[in-house]
Amino acid sequence: MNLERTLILVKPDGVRRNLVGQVISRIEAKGYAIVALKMMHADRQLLAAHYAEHEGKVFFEPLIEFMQSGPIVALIAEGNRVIEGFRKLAGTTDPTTAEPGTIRGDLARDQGTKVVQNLVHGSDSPESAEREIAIFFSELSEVKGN
Ligand code: DAT
Ligand code: MG
Repeated sequence: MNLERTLILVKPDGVRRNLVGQVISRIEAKGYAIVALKMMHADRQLLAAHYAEHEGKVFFEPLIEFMQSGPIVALIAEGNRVIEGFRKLAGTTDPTTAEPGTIRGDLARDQGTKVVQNLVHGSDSPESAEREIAIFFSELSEVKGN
């Protein structure tokens, strides 16, 4: 067994386009368990921490702005090899060339914006998953007082 948890986000474009259900359906249909789920508005500080690896890149500011442009849905999915499995379900970063059959390949395309709008985020490694889950679901790791 290689039981893992991954952080998945339905980005503002996915919420605006009413695709939350379709994304969740694909995760569930694949057989992964959703163990936490919330709709939220991410602030700049949280997003800068989440996307720290991209600081300084030309798309960093557009990315942070886009991710604040509306509500997002954050969830934790669990399953054997779910990190790799969800990245496969999501498809590659560029939605124009993402394989048909994937979330990005079926449901997203290049809109000509400074940042690629590709509907979903999924953690890319166990280390990223642990870090990102702590950022988005800090309430789960906080030590409860009394
Ligand atoms: P992924 O989301 O597939 O893990 P990433 O971590 O490299 O991709 O980048 C984070 C997001 O930033 C990505 O979902 C869309 C945007 N992005 C990445 N590379 C880009 C580029 N070259 N131009 C515009 N936006 C980009
Ligand atoms: Mg990434």
